[in-house]
Amino acid sequence: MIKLNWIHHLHGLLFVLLFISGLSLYFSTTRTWFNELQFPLVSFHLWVSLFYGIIIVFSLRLVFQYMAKKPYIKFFNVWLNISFIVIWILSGLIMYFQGYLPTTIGNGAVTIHGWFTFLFIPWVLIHSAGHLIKIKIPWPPWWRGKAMLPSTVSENRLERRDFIRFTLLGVLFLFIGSGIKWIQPILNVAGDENKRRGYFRIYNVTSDYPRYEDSSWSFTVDGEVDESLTLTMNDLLRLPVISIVDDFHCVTGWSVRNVEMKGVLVKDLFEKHNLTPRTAFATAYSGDQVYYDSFTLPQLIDEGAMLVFEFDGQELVNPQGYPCRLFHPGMYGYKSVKWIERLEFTTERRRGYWQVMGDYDLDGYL
Ligand SMILES: Nc1nc2c(c(=O)[nH]1)N[C@H]1C(S)=C(S)[C@@H](COP(=O)(O)O)O[C@H]1N2
Ligand SMILES: [Mo]
Repeated sequence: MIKLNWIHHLHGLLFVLLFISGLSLYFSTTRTWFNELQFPLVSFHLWVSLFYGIIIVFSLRLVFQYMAKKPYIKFFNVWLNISFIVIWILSGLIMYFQGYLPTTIGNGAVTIHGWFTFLFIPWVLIHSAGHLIKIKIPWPPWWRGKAMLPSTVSENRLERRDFIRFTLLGVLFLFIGSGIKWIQPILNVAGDENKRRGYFRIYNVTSDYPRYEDSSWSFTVDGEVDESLTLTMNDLLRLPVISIVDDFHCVTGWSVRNVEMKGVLVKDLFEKHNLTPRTAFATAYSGDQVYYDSFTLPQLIDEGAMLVFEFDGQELVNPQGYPCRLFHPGMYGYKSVKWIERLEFTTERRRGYWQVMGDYDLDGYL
């Protein structure tokens, strides 16, 4: 029995950790917050899930043995848990390996992963409340089944573990309460104004972003170049402006398909301004002073990298990088530096923000 109690607590603890880290990843505000604390939330979530999965697998036999003598309500609980866990694991795996799968499947998995989490909240609340406050629900005898309630209720003597539960539950409630507020920023950006691009989950490692007035933005190429160069938006618009339609993929599992992007090829910019770099490595910096990522010269020139200023026929909105962001058609979204202000050529290749913080691949190919 002690074993089962421990499993129950461990299960609860891991679940709350997963729940909190998962929701924090879901809401842009909290994601930002953890980034600023330099806490690798994605890997945390993945490692806890792995541990959680192992615990589940190893405890199943014991749990079923225990259940054989218990009321049906316990069966319901266990099966509900198991089905949700299976769904989370499967959708999580698809999100993890989304690079190898069609985008509709990846997006579906992201949606399911999120929805099942929200669906689970009422159950978590009822279950935790049941354990803490020892509510006796008058289940009809046929539902209560083999054992009478008192034997199960007697498991719920208030102990140190209850204190832990209380704390966790408090955190949970706080979180859900604040969640209502946190939902706001996502809805705002994805809302009516840009229905077609509404599937972008605005990602931003800082809690604020630079806001540029019409003329306060410029783009500089410097470092190991023969002559550095600074361009205004008007200068950019004098270059050949092209439109492409392409899919946008984030490594975390979501994609937006058929985004029409308007901008200038880095190749054209270099040719028209006779830019001759002395090295083959460049770092692109965001005006937020935090985010950056690096490329090789061929990646920028030969692979169609673009400075983009319109999505779907509209100027980028502020949180999406207004007035300009980088886009590489063959790479993941994290290479798409928003509010790009500077391209610096360096003698060696720098690792970007997510390569330092999150162990992302340097080249980021899809
Ligand atoms: N400056 C800046 N650019 C950024 C990021 C960021 O946090 N800051 N996130 C990157 C990541 S991981 C992705 S997936 C895309 C997301 O684009 P969106 O915010 O327009 O959805 O922007 C990329 N560019
Ligand atoms: Mo991303």
